[in-house]
Parts: sequence; C-alpha cells; structure tokens
Amino acid sequence: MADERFAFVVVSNRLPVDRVVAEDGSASWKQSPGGLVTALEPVMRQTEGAWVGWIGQPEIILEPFTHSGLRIVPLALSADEVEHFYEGFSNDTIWPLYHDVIVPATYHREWWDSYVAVNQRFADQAAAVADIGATVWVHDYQLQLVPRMLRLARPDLVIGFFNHIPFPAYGLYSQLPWRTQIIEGLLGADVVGLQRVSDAGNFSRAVRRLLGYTTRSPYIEVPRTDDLPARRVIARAFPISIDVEAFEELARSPAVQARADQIRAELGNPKTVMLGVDRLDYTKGIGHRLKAFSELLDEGRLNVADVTLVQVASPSRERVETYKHLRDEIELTVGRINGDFGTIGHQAVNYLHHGFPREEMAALYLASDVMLVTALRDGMNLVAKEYVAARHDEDGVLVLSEFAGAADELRSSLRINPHDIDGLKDAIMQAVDMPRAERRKRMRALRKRVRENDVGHWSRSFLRALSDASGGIDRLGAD
Ligand code: GDG
Repeated sequence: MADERFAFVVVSNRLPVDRVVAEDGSASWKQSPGGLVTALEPVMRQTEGAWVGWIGQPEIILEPFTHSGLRIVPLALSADEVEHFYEGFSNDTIWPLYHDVIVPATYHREWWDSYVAVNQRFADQAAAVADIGATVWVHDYQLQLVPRMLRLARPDLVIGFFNHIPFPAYGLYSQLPWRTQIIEGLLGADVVGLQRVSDAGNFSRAVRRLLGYTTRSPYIEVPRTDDLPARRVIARAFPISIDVEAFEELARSPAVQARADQIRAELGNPKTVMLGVDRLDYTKGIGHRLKAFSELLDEGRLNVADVTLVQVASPSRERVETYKHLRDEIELTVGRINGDFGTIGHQAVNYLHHGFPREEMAALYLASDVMLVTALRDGMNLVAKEYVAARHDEDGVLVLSEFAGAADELRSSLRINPHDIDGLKDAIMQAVDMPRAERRKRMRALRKRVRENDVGHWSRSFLRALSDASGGIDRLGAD
C-alpha cells in the first residue's frame, strides 16, 4: 500500500466520496454526485488513477482504499485546520475576494499559515503516490500553492491546475497580502485552467503586474529562478460542464416525468412555476431575485394565484458567520413576501432549505416554466446547464446572470444584470409571457450548445492541453 504509484493523480480539497455513518456506528462510503467524478472516471479507470483529498470531517485518519474502482487516498485535517485553512482562508478570504468582495474578505495571518501548511501536506501526499512522469491534476481555490510545491518536490511530473471559481480583476486581487505567493504557487502548473476567457485575462494580468513576466495569450513565460528552470505555462479558459446525456436520461425517465407533474399539481397547478436552485451562498443573488419577484407581486404585474417561486437553497458552510447572517436575511425576506402576498390557497415563495436527490432536482427543472439564475458572480453555474439538459421537451425559459460563466456559452438565455432590479423584473415578465415558439427556438439553441461542450469534452480538452504542454506525450489517451 505504502509504495503504490499512479500514472494519474487527481488532487482536490474534498474527495469524491462521502462517509456515511450508520446508527450502529459503522461507516461506509457513498460516491458524491458531483460532475467532476463522472468526468474523470473514464480516465481514472483507464489509467488506474488515484484521488487525493479530504473526507470532509475533522480528525479522521484513514488508510487508502478502493471505492467502486476508484483508488482513494484520504488526507486528514485537524479541527484547527478545518477552522483556519478551510472555513477561514479558503471560504472567508479567497472565496469572497475571488467573487468580487460581495462581502468583505477577511485577512488573518494565522489562516494563511494554516493554508500554507495544509497545501504542503496535499503536495507531499500527491508527490508520494505519483509515479515517475505522472500527470497530476490539482483542483480549485483551496489548493493554489500545491502546483509549485509539487514541482519543487517532483520536477518530473506533468501538473495541471483548474480553478472552479472566478479569478478577480487585479484591482481587487491586489488586496490579498499574499498575492505574489499565490500567483507563484499557481505558476508551478504546466496548464492553469480557468472558467472564462476574462478569468484567464485577469490571471495573466496579475502575473504581469506582480512578477513582470511576459505573457502572450495563452502563454506565460516563466523565467529561470534559483530553484526552478525557465518554463512556458499555459493559462486559458476551459468552461466546465455537466454529464449532459446522463442528466437528460434522468429527466426522460417516466418516474421523473411523473414526479414533475405531481410537483405542479401539489403547487396547485399555477400558470407559471418559477425556480431557483442554489447553495445558500451570497454569490448566488438570491436576495436580488426575491426583491424583483416581490416588487412584481406588489405592482400587480404578477399575481400569487397564477405564479409560484420555488426556491431550493441547499445548506452550505453553516459554521461561517457570513453564511449564518445570509440565511437569516433570506428567511426573513421569504417570510415577509409570503406574509404580504400569500393567500390561504397560494404561497408566493416555496422555500426549501435542504438538499434533494438528483431525481427530485431533475423533476423540479421539468416542472418549472422559468429558471432564475441571478448570481452576482459565479465561476460557471452548473444549475443553468442542468436545466437546459433536462428540458428535452424544448420548453422552459432560462433567465441567466451575465456574471455567471455560463452566460458566455448560453447566449440564447435571457441574460440579465442582477443588480439592475428593473431590468431583472422586465426579463422575468418577458419569460412569463414568452410565446411557445420563441421558447422552443431559444431552448433548442441552448441545448445544442450544452451538448457540444459536455463534461467529457471539458476534461478531454484540459488533458489534451496538458499533454501538449508536456511535450505531446499522450499518457492518458486524451483525444
Ligand atoms: C462551484 C462554482 C462552478 C445543489 N443543490 C442540490 C444539488 N445541487 C447541485 C446542483 C449543481 C451543483 O450542486 C451546484 O453547482 P454550481 O455550479 O451551480 O455551483 P457551486 O456549488 O457554487 O460550484 C461554480 C462549479 O463549482 C463547477 O466548476 O460551476 O461556479 O461556484 O450540480 O444541481 N444537487 C442535489 N441536491 C440538491 O439539493 N442532488
């Protein structure tokens, strides 16, 4: 076990499996539903790859194990590290800063120290299981120092990094006291993947401003330093996607279709069902959406007898203070709207603060006439793509924030600026009143786009760029 080596190693903060503890105290594993596993599973199987990550609970030390063919290498975090590295630096420094400081970012030196220490452990663990010349793909904002740490330890490796969240404009990024270390950390990779073209531009600009390196998109020329030779790094956009076929298949299943009808009936068969699905996060613009909806009710442009808004707000980061406040704020607003506009038979907002199985999500998408994605900033937003993939009936209208990465691809949606409440209200009314022919035309165009770039296409393009960057040796069979 100790000297097992792999040709392909994925490193992410969270492992793709969840630990489920039964009532009798026995623990088992369940694969988490994320698209990343689906995307990487074929490569993982083909190369007998391994996944390094944290299991999501503090103080649990586990040996590597295999779960449905996936080799899992767990990394333990202490309670202190969960507080400082994860809830602190990752979720209360980097997350708000990279989402344009919608809430202020908190800078604490002890959080940074913990971030460095935990990143080093991830790098050490990846270095220990990677074979000679292996490909290591590091994911997301919690692990931005890992690429350089890994390169210093193992110059033979091919290293990729993908950032799932936005990369901010330099004027904001420059707030970060450790801005140079983070940039240097990322430049340890051969390929730095970002969601949008604008994210890649922001990253390259930060490199120029802080380090003065020459950049010519998508290349960044990294000169020789005391510890590393000169290298050329690629930084470009790879917009992530979902497993379109699987999602569509789910939405086509008779059980899901029946459930969609049942949902509409349970809502009292209103003329229009509107839907929001988000982790309860301040980046998602749930408050802006509720404001627009309540003003439309107040002005009589919408009537509670005809329209219902279903808002799924799945619990998220509940120990972080800002998230506790957000929950209170949203729930107060929902209560007010329902108090002001609800009737005995009709609730204005159907608010659900819990997670649902994927089948129920697909049924909700199918049951909704209008999907509201009003993020104030979002790397991609997979919910928008799932809604489109689910709508095999070529119906439904997607209202999509231009501040979500998905807006670059989903151009036939009704694109909105969520800060412009009047514009948002007009778009909602346009969606509610849209004739069937236009709905079909737009949904067809959206579906074509989503099908062209599914998650398999995303991971293959990234791995191809990585293999090209490392001298074109296609170790992983990326097409
Ligand atoms: C980050 C970036 C980027 C949500 N509630 C339930 C549930 N979900 C699923 C959705 C969707 C996923 O969670 C959320 O993905 P998003 O992309 O919308 O947002 P983040 O969680 O913020 O993800 C984002 C993404 O990484 C990938 O790179 O797009 O920009 O912020 O798949 O369906 N799934 C189930 N029950 C729920 O209650 N089963």
